[in-house]
Amino acid sequence: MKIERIELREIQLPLVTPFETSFGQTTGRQIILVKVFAEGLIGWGECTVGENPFYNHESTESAWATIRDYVAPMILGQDIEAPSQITSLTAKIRGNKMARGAVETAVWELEARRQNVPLWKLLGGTQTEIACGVSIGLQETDAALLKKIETEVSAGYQRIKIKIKPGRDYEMTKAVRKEFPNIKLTVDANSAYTLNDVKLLKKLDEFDLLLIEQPLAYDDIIDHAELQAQLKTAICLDESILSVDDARKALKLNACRIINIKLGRVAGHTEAQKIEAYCRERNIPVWCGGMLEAGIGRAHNIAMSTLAGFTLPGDVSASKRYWAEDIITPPVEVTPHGTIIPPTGAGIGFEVNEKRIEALTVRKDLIQ
Ligand code: OSB
Ligand code: MG
Repeated sequence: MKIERIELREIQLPLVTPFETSFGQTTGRQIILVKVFAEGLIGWGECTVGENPFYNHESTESAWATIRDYVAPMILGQDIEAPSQITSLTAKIRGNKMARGAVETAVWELEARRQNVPLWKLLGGTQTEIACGVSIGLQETDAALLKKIETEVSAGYQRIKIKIKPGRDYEMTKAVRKEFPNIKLTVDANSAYTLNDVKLLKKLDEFDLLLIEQPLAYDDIIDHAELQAQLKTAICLDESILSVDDARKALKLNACRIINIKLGRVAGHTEAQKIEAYCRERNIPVWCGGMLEAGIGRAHNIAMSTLAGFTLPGDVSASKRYWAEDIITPPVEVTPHGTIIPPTGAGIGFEVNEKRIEALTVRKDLIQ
């Protein structure tokens, strides 16, 4: 097939509750949606980039320009036999993986619709029910955090992830563990610490955490290896893993024992599949990380999470935790035992609410 044109849109969508990490607070998202056209069919992708270059180097603004000026021109009119070719056609672009991933995932969706199969089956997924966790942002007080956790545990979520940062770590985690002795609990530092904090990070071993996510620098594996050697708790890398090569190097150095895969961070489904396979062959658990996605990104995350290696509950949770109204119908719903059943329809398997998207659109571009 040949991709004939690519429509870019930016939508603005307020979060139902602000989300705070060690690198800042988000009250609403500026999301780029990608619609690709070929042979009378369409495919949808969502760029997982943040508004600001604080999680990684990319931002909504940089991704918009990168897709328009580089990714789209590299693939328009090319003969494409498989969606994985998008990855190779755009491989010349250094970094900017969220920009590349937005288009790559859209082409996967289009291909799934063309073959009239669910995207998750096209990807090779085998799990017909996926385990869900939640990621809870930093709260004003420990009491507020405990209340949020209570709500999510009652809703059935199988794993609770809390955000930590210096000054909001040991005592807060201790309070959570005391109140919830039996939950699967993880902490995510989003790179807020250095090796000078080893003593504090070692103390987190007391709390029987499933993992500690990205404690050290966003681009590091060397210091993480040194830290992992001193911790009982498994380190899970998020920010540091951009490719299967990164995963290979991190595992070779024993920098982590678990990997979080985010579609955007690794440039799309093709690389995500490679990381999943690499880790599965080595018994390294992986799980799907979230980037506060709206429905299209969420649906792609669900599809990816059906791959066999995704054995730990992901950050894939219900639409209503984020949005008053999602951009897909039905919204993503979670069963009372904290799972999502992947949809049976073709492509992402959810209907895209184009009317709502049009109403939320703040800019649009058509590249052909
Ligand atoms: O580190 O996993 C992270 C959100 C934005 C940026 C980075 C991260 C997160 C989350 C949110 O933890 C996960 C979600 O989508 O619920
Ligand atoms: Mg993280």
